[in-house]
Amino acid sequence: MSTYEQLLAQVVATAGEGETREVFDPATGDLIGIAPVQGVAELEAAIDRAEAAQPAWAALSDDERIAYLNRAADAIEAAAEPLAELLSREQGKPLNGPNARFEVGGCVAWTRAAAGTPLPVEVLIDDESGYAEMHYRPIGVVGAISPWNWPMMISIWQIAPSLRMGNTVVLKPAETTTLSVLALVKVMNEVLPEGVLNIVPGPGRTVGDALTRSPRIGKIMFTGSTPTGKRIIEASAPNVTRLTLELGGNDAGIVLPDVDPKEIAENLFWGAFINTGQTCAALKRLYVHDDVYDEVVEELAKVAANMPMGVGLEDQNVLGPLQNKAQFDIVDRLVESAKSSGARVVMGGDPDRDQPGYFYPTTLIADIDAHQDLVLEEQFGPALPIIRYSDVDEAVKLANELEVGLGASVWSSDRDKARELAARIQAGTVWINSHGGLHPMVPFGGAKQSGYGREFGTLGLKAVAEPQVVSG
Ligand code: TXE
Repeated sequence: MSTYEQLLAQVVATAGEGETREVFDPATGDLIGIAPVQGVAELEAAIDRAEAAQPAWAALSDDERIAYLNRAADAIEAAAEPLAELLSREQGKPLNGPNARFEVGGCVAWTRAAAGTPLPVEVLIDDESGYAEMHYRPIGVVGAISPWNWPMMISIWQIAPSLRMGNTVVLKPAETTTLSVLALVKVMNEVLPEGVLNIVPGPGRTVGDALTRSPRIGKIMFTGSTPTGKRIIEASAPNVTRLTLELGGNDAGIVLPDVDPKEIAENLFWGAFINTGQTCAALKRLYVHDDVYDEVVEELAKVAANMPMGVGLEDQNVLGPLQNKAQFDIVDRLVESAKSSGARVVMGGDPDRDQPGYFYPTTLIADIDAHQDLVLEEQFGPALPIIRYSDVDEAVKLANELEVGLGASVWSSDRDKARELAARIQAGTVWINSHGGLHPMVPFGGAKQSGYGREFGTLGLKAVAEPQVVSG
C-alpha cells in the first residue's frame, strides 16, 4: 500500500517533461506539487489508446467487466487514506465530515454500484404482433470532463458506468484538481487493462474543447457550469455526439410553517454547506414562511456556529476553504452586493482577504430581497440567502422562476403536503426534509438549463450505451 508521498510522487510532473503547473494548497498557500499540463497532441494519443483497447474490452462478458470494476473498487479502498489526503490538500476539503474520506468512500460505493446494477435484455413485445428485444450496446470511446468540487467522485460517476457498458474512457479533469484525479486513475489502472481508462490533464479551452469536437468520441459525460455546457453542445453538434450534461444549479428550499425549526436545522445546514457550499445540488436559496422565519434563522445560526472551518488535515474541521481564487471572488462579490442592498448579515460576511488561503466564513444573510444577486446567481460557496415569504404560491413561483432546476427541497411535518408541493417544483430531484443526498441507485440530473440526461442506477447505465432493438 502506498503512502501519501509515494502516491504523490507517481502523479507529479517529471522535470523537463513539457508544460507544468504549480499546485498550491487552497487552505495554506503551500506548494503541494507540480502537475503536468498536456495538450491536444496528448489527447489524440489518448484517444488512439482508448480506440485500440475498446474492441477487446467490449468483447469481454458483462461478468468479466463487473469483476474488473470490483477490483478497481478494491484498489481505491486499499489506497483510501493517501487518496483522501491528496484530495484534502489539493481541493481543500477537510478529511473528516462529509468531505475527503467521504468522497473516496463514495468512489468505492459508486464503482461497486455501477458493477452491481443488473441490466438484463428487455423483451419489448412477444405476441402475435411480433417479437422485439432491447439491448444496450457499447458506444465506443466516452469523453469525460469533470469539475473541481467533487473531483474524484464525479470522475467516477462518469467512468464507472461507461466502463461497465463496454466503452473505454478518455477523462479530462479540472485544471485545479488534476493531481487528485491523476492519483485516482493511477490506482484504478493498477487493475484495469491497458488503454481502457485514459486521462489527459489539460486546459478546458484546448484539451476539453478538442475532446468535445472529436469525431472519435461517441459520448461526452460533462459536469460543470451551464455556459461551458452550452459550448459543449455547440462543439459536439457536427458529430451528433451523445451528451449527458450535469450543469450548475441554484437549488431552492421551501420551509412550510408547520416545521419544528430545531429539528430541521442540522439538515438545513448540511443541505447548504456540504463541501463548504461547493456542491452542484446544494441548497442555495432558502424560502422560509414568516410564521417560523426568525426561529429557523436562529436555529440554523446555532448549528452553523458549531461547525469548525479550517485546514483540511486538522481533524476537527468539517468546513474548508473555497477551492480557488475565482470562486472566492464570486462568493465575496455576491455577499458584498447583498450587504449593500440592506440585507441583514446574521453571521459571517467578513472574510480576511489578506490570508494565504481562500477561507470565506460561514455566512447567513437574512431579510434579503427575493431578486437580489445573491439569490439569483449561483454562489457555490458558504453563503446562504434566506428569503421571507407569507404565501406558499409565491414561494413556488420564486423557486421556479430561474432558468436552472437541478434540485430543490420542501420542509414540512406533513409528508403528503410536502409531496404535493414537490410536484409543482421544476427540478430533477425534490427532497423532503433534507437536501442533496444522493444514492447510486437513484437517478440524478437536472431540469431546464441544469442539463439533460440522468446519472446512476439503471437509467445511468443506459445513458452510456447505444440502445439497439433486435426484432423478429
Ligand atoms: O466551470 P467549467 P468552472 C459552477 C460554479 C462555478 C462555475 C464556474 O458556479 O462558479 O460553474 O466554474 C472544463 N470545453 N460549477 O469555471 O468551466 C474545465 O476544464 C470542454 C458547477 O470551474 O464548467 C473543467 O474540467 N471542457 C459545477 C470542467 O469543464 C471545458 C461544478 C468544468 O469547468 C471547456 C463546477 C470547454 N470549452 C462549477 N471549458 C457543478 N455542476 O457541480 C472548460 N472546460
